[in-house]
Amino acid sequence: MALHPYDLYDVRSLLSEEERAVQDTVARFTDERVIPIIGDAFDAGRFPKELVPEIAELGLLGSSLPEKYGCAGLNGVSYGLICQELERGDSGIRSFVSVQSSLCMYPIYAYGSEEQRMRWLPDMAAGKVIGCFGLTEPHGGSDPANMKTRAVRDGGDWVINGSKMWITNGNLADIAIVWAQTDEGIQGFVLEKGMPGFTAQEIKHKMSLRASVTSALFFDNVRVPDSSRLPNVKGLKGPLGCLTQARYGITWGPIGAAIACLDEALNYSKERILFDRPVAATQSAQIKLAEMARRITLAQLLVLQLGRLKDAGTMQPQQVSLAKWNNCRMAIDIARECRDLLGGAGITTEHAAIRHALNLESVITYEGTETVHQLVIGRELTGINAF
Ligand code: TGC
Ligand code: FAD
Repeated sequence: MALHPYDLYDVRSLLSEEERAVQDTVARFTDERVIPIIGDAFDAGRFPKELVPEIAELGLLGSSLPEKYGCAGLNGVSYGLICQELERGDSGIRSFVSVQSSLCMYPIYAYGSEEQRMRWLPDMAAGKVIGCFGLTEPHGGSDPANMKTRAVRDGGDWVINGSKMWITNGNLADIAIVWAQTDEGIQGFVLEKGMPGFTAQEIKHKMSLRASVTSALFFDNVRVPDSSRLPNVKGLKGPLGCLTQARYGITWGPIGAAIACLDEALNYSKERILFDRPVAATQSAQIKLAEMARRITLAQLLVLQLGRLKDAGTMQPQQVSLAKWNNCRMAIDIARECRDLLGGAGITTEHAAIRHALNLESVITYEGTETVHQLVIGRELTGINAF
């Protein structure tokens, strides 16, 4: 029996019926609604906001949070599959869902009061309120402990000053989860669009994640009531805990991008006749394609086990780091190799490989650069902090 070229180890057979249904639903959405428009959206530097109501309708926003808050209550493996299928379309679409779900809804759920949860989560699940997450600052994103943005208590209020850089959804967002240094350590605040002193400026000239909004945020004496503070966490573990959730999704996402590229390169190389035979009939092309399939298979097995650990409640951040590093590196190498197999045709966005390759330049950088994740594993092995 022929093996499935993008699932050589039949990893899908290890999924539950519900997980398979989630994957099929999101795959259909990507095929029918994302892939037909995404090349043009990328060219135009436009986030396809018109997809948000459908994404919400499918239950993809905050999908792992409880139904009580209008969410789907799915498990971690299902969230991973959602990320994988969305990123098969484009990393920007997966980014939108990652930020809304893991970086905005998760902290409100995990660190917020019940009042804050009821106020924000149902509308966020419905896509009526869009969020962004402000941790990175212009002077150095890898070292968020060195945060300059500061919130100072003033009676019953807080006054926030500072700035954030490279913020996904920044200009799109109705609310921002902003992390600021306080006298009691780093704390999170929910800022609302239009608050006096709070502005966002879209970052232009991006060559990567062009179908996603990226912004700088500025806080000039932004005054918020104490009820806007997330009361249940203090310290760097607050934002890092959100990153673990988002990074987990990102371990799955690039598998989708890699499969999209392999699919394109496989089809192209079977049809492209050079020297009287298809490119796919040459040994060097076959070795390249086989190498891609090998790396995709390893990545699929890695994330499934990671997801099972997550659902068992035993997943460790270091395990997420290893998978984020491995799978981003796998996908960017495959996207670049596929671009090469397409020859000159590979340089235009008529084909997907270059768009995925360019997007993956962001994906391998955000949520902890490759070096950061390597150093996390190095520290785990040696017990020595090399940051
Ligand atoms: P350290 O000072 O040792 O630890 C501080 C506290 O945090 C805890 N902790 C974690 N908790 C949950 N998840 C994690 N991954 C955690 N890592 C550490 C830790 O136990 C400690 O707790 P406590 O109770 O003792 O206070 O911090 P560290 O030395 O581990 O951190 C250093 C380093 C470099 C790993 C960290 O700063 C880091 O990860 N830097 C990278 C920053 C980053 O990834 N930024 C991402 C910004 S958001 C983004 O990119 C969104 S893109 C979204 C999209 O569009 O998809
Ligand atoms: P730097 O931290 O300045 O790193 C520069 C270089 O130094 C890198 O190669 C890095 O690997 C290397 N380096 C760092 N530490 C060490 C070390 N100890 N030893 C050796 N080398 C080291 N942030 C948010 O908060 N919210 C968002 O929504 C968000 N969305 C993003 C969207 C996009 C498209 C991009 C590109 C970024 C986004 N980010 C976001 C920011 C992202 O998390 C940061 O870009 C990332 O953490 C790296 O920070 P930096 O860009 O300041 O690079």
